[in-house]
Amino acid sequence: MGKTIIIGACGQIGTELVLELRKRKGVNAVIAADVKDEVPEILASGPYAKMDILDREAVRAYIMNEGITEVYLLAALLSATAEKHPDFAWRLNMEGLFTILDLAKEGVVKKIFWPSSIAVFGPTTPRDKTPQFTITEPTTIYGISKLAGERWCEYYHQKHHVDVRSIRYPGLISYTSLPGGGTTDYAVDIFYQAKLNNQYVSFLSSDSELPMMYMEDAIRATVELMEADANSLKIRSSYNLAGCSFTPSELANEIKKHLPDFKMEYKPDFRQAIADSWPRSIDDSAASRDWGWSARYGIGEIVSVMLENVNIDLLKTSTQK
Ligand code: NAD
Ligand code: AKB
Repeated sequence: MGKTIIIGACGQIGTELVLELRKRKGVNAVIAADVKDEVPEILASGPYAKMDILDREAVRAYIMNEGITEVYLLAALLSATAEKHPDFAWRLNMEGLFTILDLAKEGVVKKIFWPSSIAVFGPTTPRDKTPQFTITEPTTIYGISKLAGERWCEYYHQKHHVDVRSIRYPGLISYTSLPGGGTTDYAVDIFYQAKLNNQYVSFLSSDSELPMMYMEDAIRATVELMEADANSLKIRSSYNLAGCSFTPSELANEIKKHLPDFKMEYKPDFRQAIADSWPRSIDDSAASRDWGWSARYGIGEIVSVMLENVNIDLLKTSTQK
């Protein structure tokens, strides 16, 4: 059996996905790859490759030489960072995808996972229970790159029979590693500040409702989609996926149930406009129908597990770097 590689493995999703796939496929069958020089300790038990997804020839050579047949391509700039570096974001978010899609078209790679996002939707999209098929007019460079990526995935599937699978993740909440520059990051940052200072200044307004998901649900969704029978998958652009939706003030109130003196302030910044352009909630009935998807974590469970597990040392280590 061919090996699996996760490119962008040191990020918020990658660290947890590598661990889950190593449990399922065996440690040596799953290679973590990232542009970072140093592998995080949590991934050090298995193979690591320093790889720049933008170095097309090096990536091709590595995948061919290692006998890799399954690729999870996670490397990207997220919404907030992408707005600061639009040219580079477009390059990073698109070029690597072509490298991997082409390897699949040539028959080297057999299966691809590529993540999309709720960012494919925009201000003209219906914001509540956003349907699978609806208006997609994103106003961020991140959303534009994800929408273009979705169209290319579907095109390679239809024209070249590439087995590419994708999910439009909502904002993901986890404690194993810090989030990497998105608009939904407040819903992770808040737990570190709650533990550290018992207060948080939100960069989104109190009533900014957004779709969110606990990482364990997101990883399970990814594995379930990748293991699903190809014939049952009717969508080869990207599946809507829903966890739960909440506002910053609802999240603060839930935290107060555990930390009654917790204080929240609101100082919206440029990320507010991004949040305002995204859906409030998502209809994921196509994912339920095609591969049996159903979320397990609501806001109450997320808050309990996050407060119990966030480690403020992670925050300190990342500030020191
Ligand atoms: P992240 O920013 O935490 O991690 C991205 C990783 O990619 C980092 O470890 C980074 O070092 C690596 N990387 C950057 N440039 C690279 C390059 N040139 N070559 C190789 N690696 C490189 O991101 P994440 O939150 O883990 O997201 C992973 C994917 O999932 C992205 O495509 C993102 O758009 C998508 N997604 C994430 C969320 C979320 O809430 N986390 C939601 C929707 C979609
Ligand atoms: C971001 O906020 O950019 C990401 C996403 C929803 O794609 N978390």
